[in-house]
Amino acid sequence: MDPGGPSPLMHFVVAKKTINGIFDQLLEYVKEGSEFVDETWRSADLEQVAVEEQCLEIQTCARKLATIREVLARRHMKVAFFGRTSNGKSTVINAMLRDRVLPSGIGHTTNCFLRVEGTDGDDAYLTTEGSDDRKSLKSVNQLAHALHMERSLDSGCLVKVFWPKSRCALLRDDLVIMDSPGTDVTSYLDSWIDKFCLDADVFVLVGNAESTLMNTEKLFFHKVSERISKPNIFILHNRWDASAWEPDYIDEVRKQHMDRCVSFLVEELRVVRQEEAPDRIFFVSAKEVLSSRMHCAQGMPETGGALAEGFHERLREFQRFERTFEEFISHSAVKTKFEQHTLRAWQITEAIKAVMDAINIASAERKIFSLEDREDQKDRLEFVRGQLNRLTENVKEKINTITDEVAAKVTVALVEQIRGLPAQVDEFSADFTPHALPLYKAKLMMHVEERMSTCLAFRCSSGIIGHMQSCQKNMIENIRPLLPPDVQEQFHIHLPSRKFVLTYDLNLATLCADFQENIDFQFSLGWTALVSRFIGPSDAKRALTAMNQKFQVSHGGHQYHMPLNSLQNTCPTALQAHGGTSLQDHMVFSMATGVVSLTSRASMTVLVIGGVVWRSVGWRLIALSATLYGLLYLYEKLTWTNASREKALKQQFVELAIHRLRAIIPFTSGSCSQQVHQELATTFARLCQRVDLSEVELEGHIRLLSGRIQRLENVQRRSKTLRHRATDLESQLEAFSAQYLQNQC
Ligand SMILES: Nc1nc2c(ncn2[C@@H]2O[C@H](COP(=O)(O)OP(=O)(O)OP(=O)(O)O)[C@@H](O)[C@H]2O)c(=O)[nH]1
Ligand SMILES: [Mg+2]
Repeated sequence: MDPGGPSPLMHFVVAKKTINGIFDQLLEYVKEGSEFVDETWRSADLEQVAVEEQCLEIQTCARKLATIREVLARRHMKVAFFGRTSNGKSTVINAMLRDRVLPSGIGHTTNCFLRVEGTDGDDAYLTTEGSDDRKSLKSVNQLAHALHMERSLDSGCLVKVFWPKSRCALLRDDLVIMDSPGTDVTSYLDSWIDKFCLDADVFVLVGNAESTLMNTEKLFFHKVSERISKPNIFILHNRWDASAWEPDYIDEVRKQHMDRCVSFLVEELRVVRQEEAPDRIFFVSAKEVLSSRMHCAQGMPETGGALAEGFHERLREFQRFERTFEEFISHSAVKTKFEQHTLRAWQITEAIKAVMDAINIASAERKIFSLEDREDQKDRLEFVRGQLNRLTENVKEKINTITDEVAAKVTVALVEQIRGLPAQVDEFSADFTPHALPLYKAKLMMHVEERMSTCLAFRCSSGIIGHMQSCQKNMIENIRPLLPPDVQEQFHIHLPSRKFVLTYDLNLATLCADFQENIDFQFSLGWTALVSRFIGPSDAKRALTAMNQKFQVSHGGHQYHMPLNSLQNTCPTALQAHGGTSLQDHMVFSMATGVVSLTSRASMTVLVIGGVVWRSVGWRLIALSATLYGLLYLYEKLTWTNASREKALKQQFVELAIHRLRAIIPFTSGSCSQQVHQELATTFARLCQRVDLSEVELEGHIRLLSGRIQRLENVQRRSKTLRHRATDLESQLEAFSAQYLQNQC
């Protein structure tokens, strides 16, 4: 090997570092990808964007990659030396290692397989098969002794020799060298191949320059090429220094060896082409090379020993062999050791890419569905809100219409009831005794109230309630489409939830609490009756009351003007019923009081007028009139019984009740329409509440969908990123393949 130039073995070392680096990234990547797929698969709300099979697939990829990574870390170049015993296999290895690492000597020296590899430590050691015990080695003699002492070792056993890299440059670059016992001393060639040769990158057949290739050597390589497709074989014709003693035949012998070896490689084994074969065949002297290199290492001249003619030529040939071998093994090992794994890594990235693509597509599809769903939900929400607003307006109008109708209906019914009030009062019969009048009046009022309420209910309630129910039904039918389908089904069950009863609340007892009957005897031609007949009963009463007061006041010697509001206080509801005292009423009232006042002042003149009448009609007519007047008075006085009193009371009550009831017509009808309004508004509010609830549900659903869309976008983004990373890694694999695997060797 030319110590000046970089070792061709570095090609393998750099390639191994590169592929290991790529696999490290791959492992990291697959781990990340596996976590992502697992996480995505377990996200229930993403609806199986990733499936379990993908998780398992990617986990399997991760496991395979981890195994390959471990294998790659242990990968090295392996060269195995074979040949007949004493051909100099161990000497060739020592010459390459530039030290006496392996024992060599005349006769059958190597009795088992010796695998030489570098160790980072300073001390050499060996391990035997089936044991990890390190046996220290100080010198080659010690190794020979150790091998000799180990009686259990046979030709099929393996001893590993760990030689410090610091002492041997060749072992620094992941090269493992396998020495073997002579192929002629064993009959276990098959088991050797299976055990030691299948992972060898290069086979070196060490021949003997003095003799041609033997059948045992050929047989071994035939068996190797049966097991391994196109094994890489170098043939060294060792001990070529012996030819120096026969210079006349050297070229002829060389040609003879060359032809036979080329024929063996090309025609028998068919492992190389004709033109490549000569480059695999070398004529060397390992013993000379080793000796000269050891001299150099000890600072002595390289030709220090007794060297035969043509040494430098043989040394160059050996160096050429080393260079060719190193270039060849590094390129070949890169191909055999890394090609399959590169391909496998490529397949894994392709598989992961497929998974990422599938996840990307699935999440894109789900996203589209979710977006459409969200749009639908938003439209629905908008529709529900718009419809509810419109419906609210309609319902308000409808309720107002119904309540107006109710008010009108109740008003009409009440007016009719008031009209029939005298008959209802007449119907009433109870024990009438002047001493128990309060009880009689209470019963009378109760009777009237009951009858009126019953009649009103009969006339109005069923119609109003029917109307209301149809309105409620209408509301439900309008609200139903605004609710979720599952709620729509059972919606009618919930509303309306209670039975509505319309109350009229006439409250007659309170209304007529101030009813004061006048059942004292009153002569029909008496002064009061005449005044009443002349100006009407109520004005007469007021006029007479005023006259009495004036009379009393004037008796006290004081002037007193009765205020108008005192009258209003006595009968506020009556006044209200009349819509306040009209101007006309006041005029009649003033006239009446004026007449009465005038009459009282002229009472003294009555006698004068009587005298005039006396003189004009005569006393008989006056006496007759007075008698008739007296008889009439007597008759009326005698017929003034309890029945007459009851009748008078009923009549007075009817008058008052009619007055008061008329006054409360607007209130009662308003109260009824208020009840209806209340009931319908409550129903609609409850319906609206349900719609509000469904709006809240819709909003929640929209939020949920937005969250899902966000997560799906993240999944999409991550799957794309991971896919790009897979592509990056593939590019690295491609670059590795282009640099190290294609067009090599
Ligand atoms: N003259 C000469 N002798 C050599 C050369 N190479 C090896 N020898 C000698 O040949 C003998 C056998 O060498 P080894 O290296 O032990 O041979 P081997 O093939 O390992 O033999 P086994 O281990 O018994 O199979 C030793 O005495 C070496 O010194 C060479 O190039 N020229
Ligand atoms: Mg040997």
